[in-house]
Amino acid sequence: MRGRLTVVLVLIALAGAACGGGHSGHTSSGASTGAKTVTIEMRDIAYSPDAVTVKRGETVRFVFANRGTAPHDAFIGDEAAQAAHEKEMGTAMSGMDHGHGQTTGITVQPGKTGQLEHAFQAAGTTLIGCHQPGHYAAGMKVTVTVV
Ligand SMILES: [Cu+2]
Repeated sequence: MRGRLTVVLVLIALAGAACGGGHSGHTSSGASTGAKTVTIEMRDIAYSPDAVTVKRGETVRFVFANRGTAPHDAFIGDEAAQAAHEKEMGTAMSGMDHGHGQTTGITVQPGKTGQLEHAFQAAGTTLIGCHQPGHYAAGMKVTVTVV
C-alpha cells in the first residue's frame, strides 16, 4: 500500500520536473506549450486518480502510465461521446483518431506511457474513459471537473 503510494508520488515529482521546475507564471523562451501536466495511472481495471479538476481553457497534458497487464485506452469526451465511442469500438476496432482537430483518444500498452493534450473549453463535468472491451462498463473512467 505504502509502496504504491510512493510510486505515485515519484511519478508526480517526475512529471513536475519534466515541465520545468513546476513554477508557473513566468515567461520562458522554451518550446514548451506551458501545458499543465496531470499524470494518471492505468491499472487493471481502473484509473488512478479517478477524478481530476482542471481550469477552463487551460491546456492540460495528460500522461497515462499503464501499470496493468492489459492495454488501456484514454478517450476524452462527455457521457454522450463516451457512449458513442463505446458503441463504435464494439462494431469496429479501427481508429481512435477521428480525423480532424485534436486527438481525443489513445491506446497505451502495458508498461508504456502515453500522452494526450487537451484544452477543456466548457465548464462542467466531462470524462476520460477506457474503451477496451468491458472496461468502461466496469467503471474505468476519470471524472474531469472543469472550473
Ligand atoms: Cu482499460
